[in-house]
Amino acid sequence: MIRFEQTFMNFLLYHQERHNRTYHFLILMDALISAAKHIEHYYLTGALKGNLGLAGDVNIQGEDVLRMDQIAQEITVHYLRASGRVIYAISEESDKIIPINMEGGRYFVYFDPLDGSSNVPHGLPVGFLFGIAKRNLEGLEDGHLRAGKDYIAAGMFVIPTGTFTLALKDAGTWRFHTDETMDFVKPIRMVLPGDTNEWELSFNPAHRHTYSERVQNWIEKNERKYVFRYLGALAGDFHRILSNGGMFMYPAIVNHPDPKKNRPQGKLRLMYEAAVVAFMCQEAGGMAVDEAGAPILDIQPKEHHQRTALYVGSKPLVDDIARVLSD
Ligand code: FDP
Repeated sequence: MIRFEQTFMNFLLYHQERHNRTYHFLILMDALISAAKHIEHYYLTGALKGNLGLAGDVNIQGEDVLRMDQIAQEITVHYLRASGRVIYAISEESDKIIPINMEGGRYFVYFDPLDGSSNVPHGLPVGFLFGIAKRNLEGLEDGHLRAGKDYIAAGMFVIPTGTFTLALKDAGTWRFHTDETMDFVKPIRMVLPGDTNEWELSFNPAHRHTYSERVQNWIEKNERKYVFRYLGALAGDFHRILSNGGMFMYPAIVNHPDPKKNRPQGKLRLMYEAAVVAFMCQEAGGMAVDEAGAPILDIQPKEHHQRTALYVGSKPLVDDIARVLSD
């Protein structure tokens, strides 16, 4: 007997029907999955085809643009456009908001199509992260700068591992794997485990002495209780936290020996990185806070590429550091 697993589309179809929702969201998700598969193809063949290097440009954030950044951006915008369901998109790869379908679009999509750039030259895991909010369907269009708590879904593909994780508002966080036909199948509900023996801490230890004193003290006090892991790509590191529990953090850099390199606002981008993982974490029973110990999902963005510090993972750990941060 052949064993068939439930496909992602089948799972989503039931979900939409059960909640009396339209199929527009399915069409959007189909576009995002097509984009992710297409990016994965370029990534897998990237070393052979010479696509894992620099593109020769510098982006608005002053970072070198990779060839794969451009490819991933082009692919994603193509599929979002083809879906007809998106009004505006905001991308890490574009300094301006991207108008897509101003008449018929229903959704705002915030995305980073290739996150974790230090892994790219090695072909090691990177992330495609996205958050989705819905426009106001009656009356005037109501702005695209939404707080994470107003997202209707958020997810990530860890490329090229064939895993896809999606959180749906008030309906949990689900993980899918690719099967032999390259379909995402077998929904597994992700709930952060309570067993502290499995918990992991994840942060860049090279930055540790640049964190605030209170964060350094917290690390000193707690690090020996947990396993330490750091891949250097948010999606991959958060993927582990979702499975094993613990906490990923990218604190504010405030004590750098070269003050020009301080990042008091944090490094990660709010709309398409921090709020995305915070949303997935909340739906899996966890939480996320910023450098003031305030919930990431409550931050109202003032601009597209706003940065934030991030502490995300199991509630008891995030609660504990939030108390220290807000003291
Ligand atoms: P990167 O700059 O390599 O693209 O968003 C940026 C991000 O990667 C995250 O994916 C990752 O968690 C973090 O920054 C890595 O930064 P460090 O190299 O400072 O550790």
